[in-house]
Amino acid sequence: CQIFFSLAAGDTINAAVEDGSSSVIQLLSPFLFFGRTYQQIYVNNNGHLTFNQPSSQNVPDNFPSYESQDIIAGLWTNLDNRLKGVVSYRQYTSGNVLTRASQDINTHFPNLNFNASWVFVATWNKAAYFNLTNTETSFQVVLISGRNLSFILMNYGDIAVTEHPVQAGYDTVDSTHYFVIPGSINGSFISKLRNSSNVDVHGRWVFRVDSGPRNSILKSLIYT
Ligand SMILES: *[C@@H]1O[C@H](CO)[C@@H](O)[C@H](O)[C@H]1NC(C)=O
Ligand SMILES: *[C@@H]1O[C@H](CO)[C@@H](O)[C@H](O)[C@H]1NC(C)=O
Ligand SMILES: *[C@@H]1O[C@H](CO)[C@@H](O)[C@H](O)[C@H]1NC(C)=O
Ligand SMILES: *[C@@H]1O[C@H](CO)[C@@H](O)[C@H](O)[C@H]1NC(C)=O
Ligand SMILES: [Ca+2]
Repeated sequence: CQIFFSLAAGDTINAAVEDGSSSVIQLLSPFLFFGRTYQQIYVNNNGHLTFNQPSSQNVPDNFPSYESQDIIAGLWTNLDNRLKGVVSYRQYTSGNVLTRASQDINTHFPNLNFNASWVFVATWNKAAYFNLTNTETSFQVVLISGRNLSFILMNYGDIAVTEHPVQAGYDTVDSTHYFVIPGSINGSFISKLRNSSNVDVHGRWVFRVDSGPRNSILKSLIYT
């Protein structure tokens, strides 16, 4: 899938544990998220990222949830990597992935002259939903930072439909900032993520998440 950043080679793989998470991941560069600076993160098997503690929650919050933690939800739902699929992550501080991330951000935000110094890629590759062995869902959450700027980028591949509750987007402490990707709250329609975008690239959603101007810009929205 062309929008995806490199898959698997060199990634650290989460254990195949229902509702499990990675161990704490120490970030090689601090990540600024709406005014909070994080040095660590967790990749949760149920499709979301948390910073202060792992999350085993398999029914997503509805954003805005007015809770006390920052959450980035690639596709927060009851996934089960015991049945099928691989949840993995990797961080980069040099090489092609940084070049690619810089190019992508400069394409999506043409006036920033951005130069990525750190990229974190979390991938849910062909993961099944809980109790639904024959489903396969693939997506990525990419965190990108450089100087005082930070971005999140979501890439959606084939997303199976599901009756499990679903949610994609992000939500901050007390919901001072949040975003729900349109169409991501009903599993019956979740396959459409693959063809939706806020940057004119099917399957990709990009958000600036530092303390700078928010996500108002960006190009035409695609909801098919
Ligand atoms: C981006 O930063 C790296 C060092 O982090 C530097 O080597 C490179 O020349 C910079 N690229 C641009 C286009 O400024
Ligand atoms: C999702 O949409 C379907 C079809 O319109 C509807 O029957 C179902 O109740 C919706 N589910 C939720 C959780 O809203
Ligand atoms: C996405 O768009 C492609 C064509 O661009 C189409 O073949 C495919 O059926 C669409 N998928 C969904 C889930 O709408
Ligand atoms: C980031 O730093 C540049 C100078 O290096 C400054 O002009 C800009 O205002 C800063 N942006 C934010 C969001 O702090
Ligand atoms: Ca699960």
